[in-house]
Amino acid sequence: MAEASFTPRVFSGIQPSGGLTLGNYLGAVKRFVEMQERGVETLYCMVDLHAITVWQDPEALRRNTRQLAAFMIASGIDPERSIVFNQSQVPEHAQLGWIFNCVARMGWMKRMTQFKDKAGKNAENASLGLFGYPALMAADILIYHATHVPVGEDQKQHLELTRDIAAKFNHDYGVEFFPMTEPVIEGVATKVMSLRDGSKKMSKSDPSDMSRINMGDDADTIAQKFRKARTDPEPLPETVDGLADRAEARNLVAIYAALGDRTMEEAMAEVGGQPFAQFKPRLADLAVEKLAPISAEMTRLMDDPAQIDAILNRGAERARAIAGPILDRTYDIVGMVR
Ligand code: AQP
Repeated sequence: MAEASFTPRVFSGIQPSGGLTLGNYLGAVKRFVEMQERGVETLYCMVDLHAITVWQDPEALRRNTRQLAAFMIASGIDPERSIVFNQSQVPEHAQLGWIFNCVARMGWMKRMTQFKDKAGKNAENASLGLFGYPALMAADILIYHATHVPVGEDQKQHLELTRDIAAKFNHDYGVEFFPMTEPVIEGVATKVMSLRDGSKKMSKSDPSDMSRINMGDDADTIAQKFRKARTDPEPLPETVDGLADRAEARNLVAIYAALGDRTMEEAMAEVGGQPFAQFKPRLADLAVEKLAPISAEMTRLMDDPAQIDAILNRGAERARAIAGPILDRTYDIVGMVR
């Protein structure tokens, strides 16, 4: 295998831990589709091994994995053009993950803010898997020699760690085997914020359902959530600069821009100066127009779980065809007798 020559390849994953949000759509899946349309090789994964770093009911995990696959496909990911699969069907992820557990340093892992956020005050009681999560994530990416990973801003630190692991492996074994993967954090909605608090990420685990738009919310619910979204009393400013100190207003305009494939400037040219009473219904209408067909298609796909499973099985076969030789070569480099 040629080392140090890496063809462009895109990998990204989402946890099937239930409750898909507009943040997952705009920050991840919509951009996965855009990458697919650029014609590069794309792999998209339901990272079920990551999901079980916190307790998952087994039946719910199975349902959520299929639902996530349905979400990706309904959003425009074509399983013929992209490789769509679930992580646990490709054992090379966990195998490389173990090697990376031996490369990553405790000090690096302790700095991961997502662990601190998710473990909270009860870190002693968190699973070892939750602590080691970023090493497995590095394996998810590097088992394909992926060069680019579209993610939301919250994943930036994990991508830096992926590069640190690749660099340390390459250095320790005197090879140039793993690429320095680039995060692709682009577009207007790399961090969709809570509808109740403009300083917090929109997240499936927020206790308030009003803080997020769920994929699957009906038109009335979407309209109600935007109507009740927290804002200041002023109308929207005329220009993007005027949004600088107005986190909630900025978030709503960013959602509007991302849903309509507009830049922030283009969005402001349309809605700048409007009072929220005028802008919010307009935003809700656009969200319903874009999200309702995805929800309907998800429901249709979920009626045929055998079809989803067939797509995932086929995707796993294709993924293993890439991952297998990379794992073999890694084992050779590390010194495993084969
Ligand atoms: N609010 C967001 N804005 C932009 N991107 C987002 N992503 C998630 N929330 C936002 C992106 O979605 C991808 C997959 O995320 P995930 O479900 O695997 O993990 P997560 O980031 O832990 O999702 P949540 O909803 O925030 O879950 P909890 O509540 O459990 O923490 C990633 O690319 C992520 O950037």
